[in-house]
Amino acid sequence: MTTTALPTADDLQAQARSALERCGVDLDLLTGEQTSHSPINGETLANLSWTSADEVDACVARARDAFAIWRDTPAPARGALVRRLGALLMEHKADIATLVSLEVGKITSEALGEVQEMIDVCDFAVGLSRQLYGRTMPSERPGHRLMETWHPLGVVGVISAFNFPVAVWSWNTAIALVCGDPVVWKPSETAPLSALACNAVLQQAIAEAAAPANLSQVVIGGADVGQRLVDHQDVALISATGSTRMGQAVGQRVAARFGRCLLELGGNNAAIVTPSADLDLTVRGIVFAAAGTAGQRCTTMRRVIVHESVLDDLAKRLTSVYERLPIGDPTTDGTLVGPLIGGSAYQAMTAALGQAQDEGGKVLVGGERQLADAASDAYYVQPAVVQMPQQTQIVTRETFAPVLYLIPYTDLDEALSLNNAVPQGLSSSIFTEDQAEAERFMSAAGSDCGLVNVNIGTSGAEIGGAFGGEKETGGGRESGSDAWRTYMRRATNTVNYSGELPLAQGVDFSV
Ligand code: UN1
Repeated sequence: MTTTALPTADDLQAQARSALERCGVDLDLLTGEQTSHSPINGETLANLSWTSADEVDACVARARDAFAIWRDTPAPARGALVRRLGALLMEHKADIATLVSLEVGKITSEALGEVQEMIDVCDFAVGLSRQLYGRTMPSERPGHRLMETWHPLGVVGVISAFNFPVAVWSWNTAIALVCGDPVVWKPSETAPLSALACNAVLQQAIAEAAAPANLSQVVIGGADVGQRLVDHQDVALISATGSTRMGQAVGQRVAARFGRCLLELGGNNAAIVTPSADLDLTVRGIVFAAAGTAGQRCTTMRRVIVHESVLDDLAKRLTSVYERLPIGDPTTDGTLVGPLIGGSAYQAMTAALGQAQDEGGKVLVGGERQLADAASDAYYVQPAVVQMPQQTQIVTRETFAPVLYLIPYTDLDEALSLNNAVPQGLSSSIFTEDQAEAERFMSAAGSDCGLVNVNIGTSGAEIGGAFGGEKETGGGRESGSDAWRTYMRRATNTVNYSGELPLAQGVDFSV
């Protein structure tokens, strides 16, 4: 099922301009040599000029000046700024969601959800601003106190990807700001307008709070701009979201200068479907996780490891739901699958489906391009389900498109090892009514991922938990729980109030 007409370039450009204007972006910025496109119709959305790599140095210098002021501002006062940011994001929720839809093709409900995720992390960060707890430990020496203190870290460089063009910035920025750190943001070059809108909204909150304007800066540009940020000695933490290849390069460069890195890279997320699973719920969970966001979340479900006794039933049910998925203009009511980000995603999907078939797979549904007549530079596809004889090579790779592989298993140990037998380690699920199976999946010998779910899909995590994964996913944790610690430095303090000088470990050094 597809919609037939797509909006015109004039229509999308007008929507973008009015959303930007309401968010406080200076429309004079919309001129320059760089053209950005909307995946909705493949046509020009805006022109902009990019930041040069040399300008990054000046941004980082300004951020360092802001840091000197912000680190001395009490954490609860820093929280008040983030509270205002959350309130302003609420006011501009629809505008920012519109920009996200126009720039990356998310359906309205998911785009609004992304902005809600930003508001949620602001709430979390405000509470955190009174809870940046350090521990006290018993000292082995009489009359001594041993404790730790958490201090602001320094300038944080955020590099974000197209698929969560604003939420990932907020996870980093809301937490960084309460932790006392300024942020320099390099958004995806695909989503500069959403970034300008977020920055304008934060600038309003900063101005109202009389906080330093350079707590938040955006550098729009290509790989050279990102690299300058990554290599900059004065950027204390680089938080980068994107491909494993990008993360490998960034991780090595930051390590070479002893900087700190937080990496959120690829996922190849699986669900195990056991014989006891409630298949109605399972199908709903799988379809949202696999076809939602047109398969372009890092948490997208890409593999279903299904017990052979339920394979046929599950395959039939999935095929019939996939055949009915409403594909088309993401801003139209009722659409569930918007466009891919561009032609290379479509080519990657086609290549993966070809390789899967070479490796013995059978495409049960999907893979066809849609709406090519309506817009030859927009890439809409029918999400695909492929039944594989086993977990072949293509299945172990992340293809950033809606391709779901079904792989049969016979016993749970085998399913667990299939779950873990990929290089990535972000998210995972089990669908089961058997508590022992669920517990084994969550145990030390179970899923090796950072996110391990029971009876829900792999995507759509809340901000309260720490978000991230292991192995090629990069090991970083963002958002909730104690992820804030990455944005601060720890000092261990030993205070002697005894009037004597006993040495630790009983060392005698009397002179
Ligand atoms: C991503 O795809 O980069 O859990 C992040 C989820 C979202 C975040 C995804 N909360 O699917």
